[in-house]
Amino acid sequence: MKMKIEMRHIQSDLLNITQHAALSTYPYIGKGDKNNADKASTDTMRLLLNQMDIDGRIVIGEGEMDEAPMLFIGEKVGTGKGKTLDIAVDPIDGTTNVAAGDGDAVTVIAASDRGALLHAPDMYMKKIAVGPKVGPVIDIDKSLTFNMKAVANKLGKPLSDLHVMVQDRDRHKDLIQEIRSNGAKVTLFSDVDIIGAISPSLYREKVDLFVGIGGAPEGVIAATAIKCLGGDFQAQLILSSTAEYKRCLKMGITEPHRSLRINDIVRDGNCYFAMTGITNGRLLKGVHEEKGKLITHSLLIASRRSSDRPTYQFVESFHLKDEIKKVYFKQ
Ligand code: VTB
Ligand code: MG
Ligand code: MG
Repeated sequence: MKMKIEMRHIQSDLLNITQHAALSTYPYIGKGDKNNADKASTDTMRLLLNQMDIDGRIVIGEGEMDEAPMLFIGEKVGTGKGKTLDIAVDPIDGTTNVAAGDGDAVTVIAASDRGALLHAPDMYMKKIAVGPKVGPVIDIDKSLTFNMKAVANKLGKPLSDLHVMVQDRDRHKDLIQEIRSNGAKVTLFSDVDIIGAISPSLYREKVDLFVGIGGAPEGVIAATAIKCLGGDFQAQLILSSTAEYKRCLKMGITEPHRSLRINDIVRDGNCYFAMTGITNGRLLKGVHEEKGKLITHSLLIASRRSSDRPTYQFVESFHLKDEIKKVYFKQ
């Protein structure tokens, strides 16, 4: 019982942190200043993480100590008192979207028992993800067409009804061509592939499969949510230089070329995921004002054994605008 209560506290604290990170970013939406937007969110996350009663360690953050002023990889966070946790943050996924006032930007934290998360360097990663209804039929080492057929077969639908989500990038031209030549549907999105990767695992999203190349840190964060939700995620790091290869080794990835299964990325144990919308997107509403209140919209996920609450929930929260303005709106 005590453990469940502690875990609920962790969930609520993480939710509170992404909500406040999003609120502190609100003044920067559409202002063309992605660096200060990112700094505002990072500052808020760090301040609030340090108030949590945890013995926390950042494993995916804003970079190494010498290149990131805060929330760097290896940084200790929390009061040092409660549970030992590893933490992966992306204070803003979609900084360009925030600066441009464009949709889908989010702030996100994933956490796990110590040692459970892959320490992925900031490099590209090839990814494939499906939801819990599909189960373990995908194989990143096989062709896209093989995987599409396996998913369609498992879902009992023709390939022409298969819905695949892909980030709109030149590097995905061939993928998109292959999907369409099989007669399936492609949904393109501009940024934030964490949302793309988790979409097949959320019942209300009409997505069957996610494929593409995006950031490795975002891959680990998405995999945490997908593991909690019972979906599948597989990946392969894209090694484009010897420096990247060495960096993988330094971060403890002994075979950087090897394809990764979900249990290589998120090992068994408790895990948590909290994400709050900054700008309006396909999954979450952005921070907005209504009748003197600031409203946030978040997605909260925890592994089944970590909580007696539902596996995932959407949370809409009303914050007192005057209070929030005093703290964050210095401009
Ligand atoms: C990826 C993706 C992110 O940026 O890192 C992508 O994981 C990289 O951008 O969610 P480029 O394709 O332009 O290199 C995001 O979409 C947003 O940071
Ligand atoms: Mg970021
Ligand atoms: Mg990012």
